[in-house]
Amino acid sequence: EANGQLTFVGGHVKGVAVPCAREESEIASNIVYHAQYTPHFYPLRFDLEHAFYAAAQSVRDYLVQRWNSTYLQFHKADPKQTYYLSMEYLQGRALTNAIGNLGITDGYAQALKSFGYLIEDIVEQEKDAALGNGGLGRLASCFLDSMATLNLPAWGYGLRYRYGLFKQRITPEGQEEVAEDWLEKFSPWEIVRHDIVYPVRFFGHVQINPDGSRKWVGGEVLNALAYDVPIPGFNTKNTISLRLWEAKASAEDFNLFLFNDGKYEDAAHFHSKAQQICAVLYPGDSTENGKILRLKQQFFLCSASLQDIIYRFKERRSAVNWDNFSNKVAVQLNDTHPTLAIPELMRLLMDDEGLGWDSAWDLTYKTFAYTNHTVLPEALEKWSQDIMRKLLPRHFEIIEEIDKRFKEMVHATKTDMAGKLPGMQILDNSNPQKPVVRMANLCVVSSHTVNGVAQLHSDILKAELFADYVSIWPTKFQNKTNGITPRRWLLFCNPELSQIITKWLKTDEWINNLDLLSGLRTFADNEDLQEEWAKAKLANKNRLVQYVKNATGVSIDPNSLFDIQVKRIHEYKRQLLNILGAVYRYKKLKEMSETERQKVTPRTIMIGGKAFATYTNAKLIVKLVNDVGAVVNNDPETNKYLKIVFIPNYNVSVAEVLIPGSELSQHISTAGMEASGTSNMKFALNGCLIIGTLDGANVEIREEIGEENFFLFGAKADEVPRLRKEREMGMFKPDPRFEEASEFIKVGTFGSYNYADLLSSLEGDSGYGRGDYFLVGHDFPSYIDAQSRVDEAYKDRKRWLKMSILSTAGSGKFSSDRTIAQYAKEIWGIEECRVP
Ligand code: 4GP
Repeated sequence: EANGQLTFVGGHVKGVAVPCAREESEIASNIVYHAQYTPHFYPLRFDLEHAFYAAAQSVRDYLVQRWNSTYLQFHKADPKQTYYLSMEYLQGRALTNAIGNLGITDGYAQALKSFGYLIEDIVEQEKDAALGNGGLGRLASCFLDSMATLNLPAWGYGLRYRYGLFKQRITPEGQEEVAEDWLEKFSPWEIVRHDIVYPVRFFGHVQINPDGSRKWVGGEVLNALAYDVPIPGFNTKNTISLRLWEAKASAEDFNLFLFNDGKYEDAAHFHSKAQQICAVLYPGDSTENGKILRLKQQFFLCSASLQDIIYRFKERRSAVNWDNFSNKVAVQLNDTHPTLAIPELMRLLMDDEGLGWDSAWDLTYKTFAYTNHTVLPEALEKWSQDIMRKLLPRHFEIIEEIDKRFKEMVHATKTDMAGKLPGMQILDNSNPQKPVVRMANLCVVSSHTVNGVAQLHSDILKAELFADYVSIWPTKFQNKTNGITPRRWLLFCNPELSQIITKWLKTDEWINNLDLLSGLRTFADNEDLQEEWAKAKLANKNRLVQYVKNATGVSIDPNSLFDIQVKRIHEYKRQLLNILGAVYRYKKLKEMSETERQKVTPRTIMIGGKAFATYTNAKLIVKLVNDVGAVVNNDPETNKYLKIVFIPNYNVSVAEVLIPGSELSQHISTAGMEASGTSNMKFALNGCLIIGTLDGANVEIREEIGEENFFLFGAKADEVPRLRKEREMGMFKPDPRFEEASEFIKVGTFGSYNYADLLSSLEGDSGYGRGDYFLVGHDFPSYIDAQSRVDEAYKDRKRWLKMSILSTAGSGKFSSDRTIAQYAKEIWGIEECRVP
């Protein structure tokens, strides 16, 4: 109203802050308070977007209160604490999760309703925080949720990228990347920590002091400023931090003289350098500049985080005894991206704190643990020694020394392994033109524990990638099978199914103890449960139908089998196998009479995922799926029986709609190549059946839910090397069905684009090795057979529902609470520290 009072549909609500309100009217009052007193919009306006921000800011008050108490609790109790270092966090949206974890969802729904808004519409206003790429980043976010829920003294460190993972647009040419502006307005969840700022240096040189000690000086110095994102646990007061660093230049670095001289760019030179560091996630690294920028990003995260960890260690005690450091600090390296934390801790301990090499090394070794997430050779980071020496001269010296001492140790105590040193050493000079630092080797040599992310992957690490190290350190290697948070990935994204589960288990304790889901097994045959289960699935499918219509314009039939494959697009994940199978299905439908077609199980195949901007074949796969869809979906003869939809811009929020509505999902990587996979766990948890290979966590999922409930096909990991060899030697004879499908594409059925190059990766040479490195041709016939078994199973509704219930019932193991409890006990040595 003109007097500045907000008037809402529900009547006048006074904007008064009521700390930690739970009553609907008090919550409404808090929302109004923020609309009036912390406004970001014209105060007389209260549209959906404004309502979202005001609601989110009011939720933040609860979080801040708990976050303060948690900090205080950790400070007082001074427990051993874990710091999770990751270049990626795929947080997604936070509002639903926050009010759900705080137990105030109903209050918020009612309060917003009193203003005429539906909470479902309000949460849609939030942008996804996509500070990650794929599985590794989403895993980090699930882990934070579990650390908070288990009341563990643990924090995450990352970078505050200005633009997260790109937004994917689909055009007739295929994928187009657009910058994703998650901070366009502002993020209501961050707390800017003006009190937490550390200098981070690049370039410069090493100065040798008269006493022989060394100091890194000169070069460029930028500041790292902390932004804390509070992460609430479920059903607990504990609320931990995800601390994201932003790079800043200081006012002194702004050259007023140049500016007044009209040289604006030169004047702000340092400021623009600072901006580059956190501008984007994974900037292109084909140029030297790109490589330097990536290394700068990595070091920036490591240096700021380590300085902060040391600061906190000192802050919590009056007298510093360094011997205690590794009893108080555990650092987990999420893949090799934060490896520079190792030489950075050595540098800080030796050059700043005055420790000798042996003490510094002893503490460093006891502090770090490393998780490997992939065996793909291109993902195993190798940095040019020249670049490293230039950007980080002191760290390069330290790495050289670690390498030298490692080799001396092997020569002195493991003589039988000396011959293996060329593969194990950290510095690889085998190509004198391009000497490199092998980051994974640095991690293995310097960490007390190394783990893989599913049993098969951990076995492969021990038997292949890190086999030589196992002879040196037989107990260093562990497995920690990944997990997912059951809050986001069942309770909040699938409330219909969650209510049914609670009703039949007669408790909601499964939310904190997912193993209890096994109690559903007893009822898998129960017709009442099956009917309720089917009804929930249909409701979720209908929601998905609407989503697909809005996002793509394609109408899909809720009575068809919803078959989904969503993940990053990569040749090893074999979206190409999926689409070739779909093309084969289409061709067969075309050849049938209408009477024959009527006997076929109708399918809707949905494929989604982003291709890395410079990965040509992955982008071609995106285009192919879209081209095939355009023809198939518009074919009046068959489109009652088959639709193929590319879901654009796959991200966490999209997954939250797709997964509950799925009935079959595809996890079909070449065996031995998918370290774990985590979407397989999300689908299974939501009662979706899996068609898959014996790869990554599929192996354990199949064990847990029962092999009769899993559609298995394809070569096994231990057969792959032999099959590749045979394929290379031209001994492979393709199945006629495979040739039929690829021929159908080649003749131009799906438009004028010539896919010969893409398809030749299945025949002739490819970047990975000679001919069909990913064994699409080899696995095609068994894939088609498995798909026929799916069609048959779906016709038997009772059987399908039972399998679906058993999938959920068998998913208890895949809670990230279980994974994190194992890390806490078996790697970090930390214990619960609960806010009273
Ligand atoms: C991914 C792996 O590809 C996936 O199998 C695994 O589930 C996930 O990590 C979490 O452990 N790796 C990456 C990466 O995302 O960038 O290497």
